[in-house]
This record gives sequence, structure tokens and C-alpha cells, in this order.
Amino acid sequence: MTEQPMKDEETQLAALYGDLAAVDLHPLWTITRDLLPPAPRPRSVPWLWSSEVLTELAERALRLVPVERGGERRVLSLGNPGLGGLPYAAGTLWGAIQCLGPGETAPAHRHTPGAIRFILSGDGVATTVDGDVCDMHPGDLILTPSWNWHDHSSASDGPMLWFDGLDLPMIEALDAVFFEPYPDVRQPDSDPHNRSEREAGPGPRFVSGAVRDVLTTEHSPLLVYRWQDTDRELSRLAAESGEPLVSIEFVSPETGASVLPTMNCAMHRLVPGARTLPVRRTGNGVFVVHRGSGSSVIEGQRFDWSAGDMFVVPSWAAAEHASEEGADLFSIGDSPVLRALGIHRELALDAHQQVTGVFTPAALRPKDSVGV
Ligand code: 1HN
Repeated sequence: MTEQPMKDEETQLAALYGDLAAVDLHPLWTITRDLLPPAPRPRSVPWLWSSEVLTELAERALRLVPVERGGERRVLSLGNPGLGGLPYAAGTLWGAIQCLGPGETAPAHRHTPGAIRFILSGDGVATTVDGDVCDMHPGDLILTPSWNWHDHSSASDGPMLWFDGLDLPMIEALDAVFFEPYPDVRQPDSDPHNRSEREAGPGPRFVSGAVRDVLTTEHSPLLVYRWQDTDRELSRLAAESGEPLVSIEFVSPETGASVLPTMNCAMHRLVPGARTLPVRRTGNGVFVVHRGSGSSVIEGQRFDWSAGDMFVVPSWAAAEHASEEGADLFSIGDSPVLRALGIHRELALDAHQQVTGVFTPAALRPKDSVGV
């Protein structure tokens, strides 16, 4: 007697699931993937690519592969093994080594993803950014913001290598990638070169500590940050602070915001004998060792590094850094987006991974709490 209605219900439930699936509806209570983990679980993993491996393969590509329209660039992208074969360093960031041989031109084009270059070695290449020829030297940072025409041309007798950082995976996730080739291989030469450097305002080009949480669609009008200026600012701050680590972010001299609306660029100096405590931050990071050597422990995994190595700190991974001889690390990150959306978080930990400090943006604080 009681079995009949039960069976009826089971039959109806089975029919419901069948009908839901048939029209592409997913009942939330049956979804097994963890939609709301208690803290970020990025698919990308902590990883390192050594300079030795990167430069040897880049040099072989230089000999064997031309740079032409279509392929556009001789670029070896960092493919994070956690991302199942995607050519991305992390879920939101592209990182790569690019090389250009003597006399070569990487053709002019533009795209909605924004890019930065951090120069590794060689000399004599210039990137033309919307008509402004920007000379590139080791340690310099060059911006090619979203939808700006850009081509790279070598007037050198040797190869040049640089790091490329792009927000491409983020823009792809937003289904907003556009691309357009320039009608000619090169943009016309501007004379004199480096217009943005001469015309940039007097505002500071670096800040130490957190950048304002500004939502901006503007990129920095300054397209070139020279190593000499970066080095001078790091030296000044290291002497002044006496801290083992000084970090500066490259900012727009006009607004004080990150150089691109989507990406920050920073430089970190570890003084000799430095050892930092671990920190967790939202936002992915890709690091390039500019000078010196040391090691990082990222989510419990130790990576030893030296000049030219590139490594990934995924979002919310606990990361600490140490250096015996001293080191300078360049980094890119996606935190401007997280800050603009009010979802950036930071946790300072002690040596035993216990929380010692918390930064929570205003939007996430309980209404009655005060301070940070
Ligand atoms: C690009 O345009 C460059 O302009 C480098 O040098 C790397 C990776 C993906 C898509 C476009 C460049 C790139 C890229």
C-alpha cells in the first residue's frame, strides 16, 4: 500500500532529472565540483622555469624559426602544468620569453589584451607603441597597453631577449579579445624616440606599499620605466627602511594607479641575508629574477632561483623569499582588477603559518568594525 506513492515519487524524480538535463539545466544540489571553496583554489601550481633552459631553447628558436606575419612573434610561453596544456603561466596571466634576432621586425598589430615587456638581455631593439619608438635596455619596463599598435624592431647585431607579460587569459575569460594587424609591417619611425618619457608629468613613477584601490580605465601615459630610475628608488628605500625586503610598484605619474588597469608591475629588492615571512595574497603573480640568487617557498614547495629564472605564485599560495647574496625580482600581477572590485585580500603569516596580520578591503568588513 505504502510502496506505490514512493515508487511514484522516485519515478517522478527520475523524470525531473532527465527533463532538466535535456534542456541544459543543472540542479545546484547535484553539482559536485566545489563552486564555493572556503578560499581560492587556483588550478595553476607553483612552478619555475630556469634561465638556462629558457635561453638555450630561445637561441635554438632564433636559429630555426623566422618572425613573420601570421605567427607575429618568436615567443615561448610559460605553460603552467596545472592548467592542462593551456599556454598560460597562471589562470589570469600570460608569461613568456620573446627573442628577436639582428635586423628582424616583429610585425605591427594591436589587441585588447594589455602587455608589458621586461628586458632580459641584449640591446638595440625598440618597441613602437602607437607611434612612439621606445628604446629597450636590460632591466627596463615597457608598456604596450590595450589596443595600442605595437611592433618590435632590431637595429642590433646580436639577439635580444625579454619577458612578456599579458592579461590575455583574463580578457579571454571575459570573452573580450579583439585583434587587428597594422596595414604595414612597421609603424613609421618617430623622431626623436621615447616621447612618453619626455612628456610624462612630474608625479612619482613608483610607490612603496599598496596602491590606491582605484577603478581606472586609463593606462599610464609613461610607457617606459628605466632600470636606472628603478634601481635608484630601490636603493633609497632599502637604505631608509632597513627592512630585508623593499617592494615598489610602477605607477602612472598622472594618477598614481597601477601601470595598466588590469595588471600591476613591481620590483622587489631582497637585501643580502634577507628572509621574509610568508604572505598569502589574492591574485596570481609571475616573477622574473633580474639580479642575484635566492629561494622561495611557495605553498610548502621550495624553489631555488638565479638571474633570468621565471616562477609563478598562484593566488592565495603562501609565499616567502630568502637571499644570501641579495636579489632583485620583477613581478606582474592581476591585483588592480581585484582591488577595483573590492575583493583583494592579504594575510600575513608567521614562520609556523599562523595568521599575524590581516588586510581586508572595506567592502568585506562587517559594517560595525573600524580600521583595517
Ligand atoms: C604579443 O602581441 C606579443 O607584441 C607578445 O610582442 C606575446 C602573446 C599572445 C598574444 C599576443 C608582442 C603575445 C602577444
